[in-house]
Amino acid sequence: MVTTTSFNTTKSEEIFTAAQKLMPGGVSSPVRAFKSVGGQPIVFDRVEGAYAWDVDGNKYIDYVGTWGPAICGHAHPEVIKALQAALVKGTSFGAPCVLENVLAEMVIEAVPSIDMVRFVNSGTEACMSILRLMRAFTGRENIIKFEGCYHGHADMFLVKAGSGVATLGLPDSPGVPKSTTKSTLNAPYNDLEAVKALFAANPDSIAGVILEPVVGNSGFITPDAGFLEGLREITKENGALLVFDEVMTGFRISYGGAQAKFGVTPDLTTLGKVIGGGLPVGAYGGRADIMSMVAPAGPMYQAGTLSGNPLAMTAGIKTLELLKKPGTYEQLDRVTKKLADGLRNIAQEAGHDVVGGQISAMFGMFFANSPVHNYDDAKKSDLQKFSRFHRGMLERGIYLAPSQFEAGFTSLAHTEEDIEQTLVAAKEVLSII
Ligand code: KE4
Repeated sequence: MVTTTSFNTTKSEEIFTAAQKLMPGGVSSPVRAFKSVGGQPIVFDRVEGAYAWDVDGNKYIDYVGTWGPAICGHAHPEVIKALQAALVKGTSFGAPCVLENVLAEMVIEAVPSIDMVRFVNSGTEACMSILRLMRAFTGRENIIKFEGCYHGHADMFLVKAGSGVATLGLPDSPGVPKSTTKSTLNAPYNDLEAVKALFAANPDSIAGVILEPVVGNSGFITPDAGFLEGLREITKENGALLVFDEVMTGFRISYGGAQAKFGVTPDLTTLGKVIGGGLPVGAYGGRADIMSMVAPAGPMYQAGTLSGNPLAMTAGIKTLELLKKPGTYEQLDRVTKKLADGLRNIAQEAGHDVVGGQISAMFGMFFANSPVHNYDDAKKSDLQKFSRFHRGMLERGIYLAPSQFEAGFTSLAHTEEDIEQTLVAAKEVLSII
């Protein structure tokens, strides 16, 4: 029986109080501040496998996995060992390194749309670069994104964005000039008619459509049947590019990402998180004729001091080697399905309206009585109940993403026993919230 012993978070509170005097909101990224779920954030001391320990010694089963990179489990011994060997050769060269070739070949071999790839240091960098490339290649300025999707914090994407922007309920961020966002057109996710209407209203001026092929930043939302295929057709018909932002789904939904899973190949793809194995890496890639525009091969400029550094390349290479092993995604799917189905069944038995699901190692649940197809639906779910659920699970040693507008992540380190323990905790919490 999982019971809430005296859940002592004294040290977390002391450290977080001090942090708020040093850093805005006391965090290096807004969603970590627990603003939408309330209560004090937990200050981590160390992570290993499926687990995290906080500075007060509490242990958690971690379903955030540093927002995706820890898909093999935190601090995987083989990744750590490879990093130790790389470390003694230096942390960054600022010059070509064979490890970039190795990771590039692995990404190109795995991801259907990618003929060539450029490494950067974050998903945000990857998305802002791919936007410039879409415009450079087509000579058009407008882009279509979807309400509730998040493509990093570059100005032109901060329009009805998901993740932390949605979590904090921010209007379009101050400091972003209207002149920048006037070219960013928004449509509801899963709404092909709205996309067609935008193309009709903006003939020959839309460079492309960018989306999360499985949404994680409005909470977990899957593409309706035919949605991805429809976007592929519409963009082709209009001479526009289709871009999958697979920063979250890449190497998580399958080894070839969502595009391999759903059999829809975009023109360009962004990656991040998993391909860095926990170190800062982002990437963008796609058709050779498009990528050949990127400097110094072509005129479209993009650069980065630490891009392709040997440490991050090493962590990425080892992570993808581990993921490439046979049976990986069957295991991830089996464990995550047991968790997601278990949570929904327990919630329904306790009388709650819930919807949700999982694909491979990504899952989500909304307290709602009808399916969630887009961000508007997600916003109608019971956010207060989600907050109570989050806190109750936290007190029982289960660390869920501190926002309804995020997805949950499992890893190869999560065992059947971890899932069982999580479901026991959920049974208690869902009977009292
Ligand atoms: P980063 O700049 O945070 O590495 O990546 C931006 C990004 C781009 N595209 C997608 C689909 C993403 O999910 C992200 C970042 N995801 C969030 C979590 N939803 C990162 C966590 C955070 O902001 O602290």
